[in-house]
Amino acid sequence: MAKRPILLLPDPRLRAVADPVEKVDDGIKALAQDMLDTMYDAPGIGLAGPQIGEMKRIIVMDLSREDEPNDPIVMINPEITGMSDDIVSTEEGCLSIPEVYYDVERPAEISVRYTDLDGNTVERDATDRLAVCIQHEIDHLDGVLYIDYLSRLKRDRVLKKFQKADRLNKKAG
Ligand code: GNR
Ligand code: NI
Repeated sequence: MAKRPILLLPDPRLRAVADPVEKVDDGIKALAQDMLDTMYDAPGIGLAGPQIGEMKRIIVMDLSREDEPNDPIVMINPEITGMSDDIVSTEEGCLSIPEVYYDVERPAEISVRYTDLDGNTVERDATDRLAVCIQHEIDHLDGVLYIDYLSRLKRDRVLKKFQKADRLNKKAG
């Protein structure tokens, strides 16, 4: 069990594009486990590599309910291969932007292709919260945050709040 610190807005690593994973080796498996440990501890329903400063295209999720056994999902080099025309609006939050929640519109259903921890290529369709979460996490791999979909007024308000907290943090050391 290795929990890692989660980077917060406005850390520039959250705005960088992550690199493809070349090979699913023991290092990647250990990273996936650290990411799951960090996500469960937070707690959150998803986590992307860049959120712990690992600039690799890997995401982890668990959409199981509290009264259900854990159902960890690890996706390496995930790609959205299709999306529905119908759109859903869901309240989103982000572990890198704590205590902020806003409604975001996204395609309701997607198809995703990725490599799993055994190195196999997997294609699956996703709906509901899983579809939203996959899109939120893949955005992280491209330096995109859900606040980017808000009006400029709302986004700037969030940015300002976290820039100020960051300044105070640095001053305090
Ligand atoms: O824990 C999380 N909850 C959440 C809720 C609605 C839509 C997306 C998410 S993902 C988030 C964890 C996170 O920041 N992942 O990057
Ligand atoms: Ni997030």
